[in-house]
Amino acid sequence: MKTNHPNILEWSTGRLDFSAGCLVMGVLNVTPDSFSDGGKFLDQDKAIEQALKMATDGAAIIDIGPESTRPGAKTVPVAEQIRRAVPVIEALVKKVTVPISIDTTNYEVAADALDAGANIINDITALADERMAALASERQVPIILMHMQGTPRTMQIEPNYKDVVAEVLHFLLERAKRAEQAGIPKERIFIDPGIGFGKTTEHNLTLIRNLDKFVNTDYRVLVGPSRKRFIGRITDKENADDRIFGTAAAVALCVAAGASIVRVHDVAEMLDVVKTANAVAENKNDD
Ligand code: HH2
Repeated sequence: MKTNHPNILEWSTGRLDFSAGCLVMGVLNVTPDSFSDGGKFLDQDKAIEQALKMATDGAAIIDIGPESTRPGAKTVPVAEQIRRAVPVIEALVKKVTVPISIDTTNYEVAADALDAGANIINDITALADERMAALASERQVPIILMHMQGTPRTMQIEPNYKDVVAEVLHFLLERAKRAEQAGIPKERIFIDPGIGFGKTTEHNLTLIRNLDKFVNTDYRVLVGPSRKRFIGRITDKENADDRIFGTAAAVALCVAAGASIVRVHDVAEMLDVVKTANAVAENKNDD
């Protein structure tokens, strides 16, 4: 799939090269309670080791999350999020060259993470706090805007849409416009349909099936199906560790639809999936 975006996205503190197609973002949750890797990387040395492994395995971005957003998760105080994320970022920037994104909805956490050396903001509330847009604009960093219905506490109680694709797309385009109005250029804005965030299995499948509608906008698309519950439902796998092949199928289809970044836990495995899907889909831009 050809897109109109330039192959190289370069900003003051980072660079992403999309010339081979879709890139892999590796997930690093520095939390005790994330649905898949919760508790594994709360220890800073273990977190750094895992990030280095993901970079060696071929992750183009490392996404650091100091607050779980799994269904029902409680919010984590800002100071605690900073305490979890900042030392890991400070240590990592000395060791890896790939950009680091901070997965937070909180302005203070994002600002401190950028000060520590993070290069991208991943905001799963897509500017619920409007200061996020000003921050990304001032610091001239890319921002990921994700759709969620409700909050992590409530989102899976009764997700409800008349037309999930139209509604999610409308929301994201409106937020992306706001980001542009705050001074963030189009090429630094990524939109993400928010797989699993206030969505039933059918909603998630419909969004992935219609991903081309998101791809055919002015913005690059990021998707995060990795190990999520809808895969567990379909494959009858209760344990998130057993959802790797299901994830591979979802990732391949996202790549075929033209996603620019897939956010995954299993970097080595998904890099092979992405490379193969990129090759079949001729996902490159010869600009
Ligand atoms: N999914 C999760 C967290 N952050 N960010 C974006 N942009 N897109 C996603 O799909 C997305 C995200 C949830 O996964 P995970 O981080 O593994 O779990 P938890 O929220 O429990 O920490």
